[in-house]
Amino acid sequence: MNEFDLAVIGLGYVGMPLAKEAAGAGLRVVGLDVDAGKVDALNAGQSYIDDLTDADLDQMLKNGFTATFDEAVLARADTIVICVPTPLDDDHRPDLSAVEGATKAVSRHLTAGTLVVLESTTWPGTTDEVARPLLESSGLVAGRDFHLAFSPERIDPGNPKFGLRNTPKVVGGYTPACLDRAAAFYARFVEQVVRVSGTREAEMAKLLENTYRHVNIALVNEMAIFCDELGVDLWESIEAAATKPFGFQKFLPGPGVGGHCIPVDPSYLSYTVRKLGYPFRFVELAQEINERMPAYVVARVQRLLNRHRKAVNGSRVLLLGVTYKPDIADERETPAVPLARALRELGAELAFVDPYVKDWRVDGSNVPREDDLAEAVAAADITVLLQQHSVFDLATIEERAGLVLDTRGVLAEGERVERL
Ligand code: SAJ
Repeated sequence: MNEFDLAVIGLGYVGMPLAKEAAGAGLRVVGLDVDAGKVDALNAGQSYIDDLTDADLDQMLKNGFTATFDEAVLARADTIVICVPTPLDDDHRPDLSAVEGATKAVSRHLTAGTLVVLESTTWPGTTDEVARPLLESSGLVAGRDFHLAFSPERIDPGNPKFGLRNTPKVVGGYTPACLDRAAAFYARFVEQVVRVSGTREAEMAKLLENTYRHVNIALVNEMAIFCDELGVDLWESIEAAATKPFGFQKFLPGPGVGGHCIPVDPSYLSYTVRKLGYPFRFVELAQEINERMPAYVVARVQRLLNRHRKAVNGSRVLLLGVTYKPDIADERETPAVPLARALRELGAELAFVDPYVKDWRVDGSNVPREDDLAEAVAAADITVLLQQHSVFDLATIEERAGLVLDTRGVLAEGERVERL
């Protein structure tokens, strides 16, 4: 009998909700991370995860959860789940270094009968072609001596309705026996397990989910640009289209696509397709359109100021909401950074308001933070609404602001207020 039912590698926004649900279901859970700071914070009951309160963590610690950076614990766990980041490198190519590092650690301590699951979002074939050889360098054989599966994470930071337990969990096994073992594991604390025939189908399901969003966001972004020129209120047309009770899902234009999923995951798919010798055109086009949105916002700022006989150069430009989406503190890939960079190059005097961001640096230099929304919008030559955090009082913005460019379509348009 192993000391642990589950070892989670990677104690971030995916690993910790998994550890929490498993511990809550009575599993004996240990967390492994290479970041000693995270390990110490967790063992001290201090959560750094948006969706995990200190009270949640306290309950986990009471349920026997511990965090460690000693990889030897992996030899004492029935199941090992890898939840490490899969970012893109500077050339926009998949960076599997964290996955490889974690998998090598597992291989160094792999024991017969263990179930190993990869949850990190990655290109179809990674589990079989990258993880399995590394694990088998232990001398154990996948499907015979240990079980191997892939199950995509579907954690949506800040989502009040869906968490790990009530979000269906897709699982693909290297063999049918691997699938049975992995499905039984997740069934202990997830309401619905969705079995697919192999690890590639599970890897692909995740990439389809997020590529679908990426492409449809790009669609409405591109439409926003030409609808402005056509004099069509796209925001109204989208709301009207959304009344269709079937066959349509609403997406809204914005200042660009941020986060650790949507701008990243589709590139894992286009990278794989390119290996076949041709491009995945939808993704590459969507990437180009979404990445162009910050520059388009700058052009609209210039036009609105110009209509009021002002130049960007020397104007006070206030950015409201610099995270990547409303009501969370995450700034990864936020479109506010390229936007701020371009406005600075045009000579704008920048400031920002964001209750989730205490200090904000763009290219190493600090952007002044305003605490009082009403005063800040009144003092600015133009306000750009980027993320409509719930705490922002929209009426105050409409009443007190000089000029406003609303990139989220939540303000009433008027002489001084334009929507993207
Ligand atoms: N965005 C738009 N227009 C839209 C929707 C999003 O511009 O209509 C922008 C957002 O402002 C943000 C970016 O796209 O910058 C991504 O937004 P998102 O709503 O997709 O949020 P994420 O990145 O947190 O995506 C996560 C994903 N969850 C997982 O990968 C497990 C995604 O699959 C979820 O569908 C999404 O949350 C969600 O539904 O909230």
